[in-house]
Amino acid sequence: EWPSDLHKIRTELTRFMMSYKFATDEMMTKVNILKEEFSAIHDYSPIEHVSHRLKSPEGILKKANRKGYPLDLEGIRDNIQDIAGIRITCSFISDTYRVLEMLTSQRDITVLQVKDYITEPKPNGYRSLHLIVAIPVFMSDRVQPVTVEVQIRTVAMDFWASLEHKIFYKYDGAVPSALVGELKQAADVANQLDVDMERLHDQVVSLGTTPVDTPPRRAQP
Ligand code: 0O2
Repeated sequence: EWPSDLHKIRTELTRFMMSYKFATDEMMTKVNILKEEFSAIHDYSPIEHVSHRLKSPEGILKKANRKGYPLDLEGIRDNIQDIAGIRITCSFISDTYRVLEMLTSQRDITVLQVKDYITEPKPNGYRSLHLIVAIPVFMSDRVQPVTVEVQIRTVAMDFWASLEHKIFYKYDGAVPSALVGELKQAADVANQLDVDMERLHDQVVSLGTTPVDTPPRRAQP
């Protein structure tokens, strides 16, 4: 049996974390609807893959402490906007903007911030669209707007970012300058790949659905 003051804090903490889990679930449903509906109608989906994560209580406190935010639930709720995170991976750059548009135009989503690191990459080469939204979560006795961070990127951007993230943490943020330069070069190559793949894709699409006269025969061994 918990003492009543601790019981109250425990209940508040549980509800706090749950609100972010519910918001993540709602956003995942929205993204999965877009993915399924689009591929059913168009035989193609701008969304390749979706993942989600909840920041751990430890990660939340570390960030609040590092940034000097008030260390209470209200301070954390008001200041930390990436407790719930969704990452959407698309095939092509144009798809990332299409997905951004499809999400931000939904009526129950309030857009709090959009950062376009695709048009303006970070100096290290990082590219992605970042969106902070609030979505209403309906609980037993209240409706709570909950913020969710949505990152939208291509497969190539995701490949680069996941390696860079590992390197950044391996060196505890102090990545040797030679490696920084190589990462930037790799980011440029990834960007070129995105541009080339989109152009190729556009060419294939513009050929239309007319079947080629006779399929080429493979040489018999
Ligand atoms: P994790 O482990 O992915 O959660 P802030 O979020 O307030 O600290 P800022 O600059 O306002 O900082 O946020 P921004 O730029 O929108 O970036 C937030 C998240 O984007 C990061 O979360 C990363 O996931 C990703 N990100 C931003 N810049 C980079 C980058 O240079 N490389 C990589 N690999 N990812 C990046 P976290 O909390 O840092 O990390």
